[in-house]
Amino acid sequence: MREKVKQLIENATEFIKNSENVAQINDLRVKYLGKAGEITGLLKGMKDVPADQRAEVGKYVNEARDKVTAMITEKLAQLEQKALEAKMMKERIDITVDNVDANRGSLHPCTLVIDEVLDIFTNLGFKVAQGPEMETDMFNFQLLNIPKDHPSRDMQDTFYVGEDLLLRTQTSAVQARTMLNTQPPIKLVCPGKVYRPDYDATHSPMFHQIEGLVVDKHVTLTDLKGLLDLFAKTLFDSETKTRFRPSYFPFTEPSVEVDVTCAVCHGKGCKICKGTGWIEILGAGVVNPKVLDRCGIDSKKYSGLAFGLGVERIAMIKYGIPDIRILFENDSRFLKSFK
Ligand code: FA5
Repeated sequence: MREKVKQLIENATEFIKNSENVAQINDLRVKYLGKAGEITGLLKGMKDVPADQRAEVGKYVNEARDKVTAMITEKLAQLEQKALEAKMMKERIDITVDNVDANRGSLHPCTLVIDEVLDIFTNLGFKVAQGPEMETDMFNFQLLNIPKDHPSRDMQDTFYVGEDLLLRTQTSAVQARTMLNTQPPIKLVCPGKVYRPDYDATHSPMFHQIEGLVVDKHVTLTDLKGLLDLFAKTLFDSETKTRFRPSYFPFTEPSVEVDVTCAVCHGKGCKICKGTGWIEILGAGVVNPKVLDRCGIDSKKYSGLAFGLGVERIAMIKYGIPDIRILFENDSRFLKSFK
């Protein structure tokens, strides 16, 4: 019996030593220690060993079981460690390799324009303010001197959500919100999405505007001209000229529309500027005193200037984009060109 157990341990040692993977080790565990395993069989057969030898035989059969169990456990740990090392080698990342094919994202041209415009004005001491996209009739129209049923409402077609609730048509709504809560001096820019039921090559149902507002003592049309001329020269280039044309907005008096010399042909006339050499970029004016008073600012003491530009319009001029709809198709080939 002793010889048989000795032989069993030698065989098991050899098999375990030579096993190459976890599956083989598990097979050996079944072969020796499983329900019908060889060592289990010896333990079961102890009842047939003569009583005077049982203690001694029992001792070395138990020793054989402990030894084989220890060898299997140790080999299993070795194999698992080896497998882990191999996996780590295979998945090793060389962080020094320049991954030129990486599909990196890029900022949308509208985001680039918004960032640039806000940069220009914050460098001039303007604060950034925001308001809700779903607005009340009061802030979008009435406080801005556009009463209900007034013909000037036709200037901005509107998506109504309820009787007094709408998707804001202009970021000018943030002007009214701010003036109601703040006393001058006020110097702010308000970027955001606005909505109108328009759809063609230069008009989109959702687009972005940036509103500008300055309220202080002695603010005049001359300040507006100087500010917007500096803005245009910084945004496009120092050769850019501005032109102020009389216009009408109920919330400014006088009102102007501001054109810049075409960034593509520099005023010579091309397809983008329809041969005129000029492109309109925004609406502006001196804040109507009625609006100041309605928003709780004394129009005898203070005056203001305001302007509102279309972000998509600026992006189209800056990047030579012929159709506004291209900006919303999200074709990744187009977007990647702004990296
Ligand atoms: C306004 O919205 C005024 N609130 C601007 C303003 C602010 C005037 C403060 C005076 C004082 P207007 O409707 O012109 O004005 O729109 C301003 C700009 O938004 C336009 O110059 C144009 O660039 C852009 N815009 C207007 N409608 C659309 C549209 N459907 N799609 C894309 N851009 C548009």
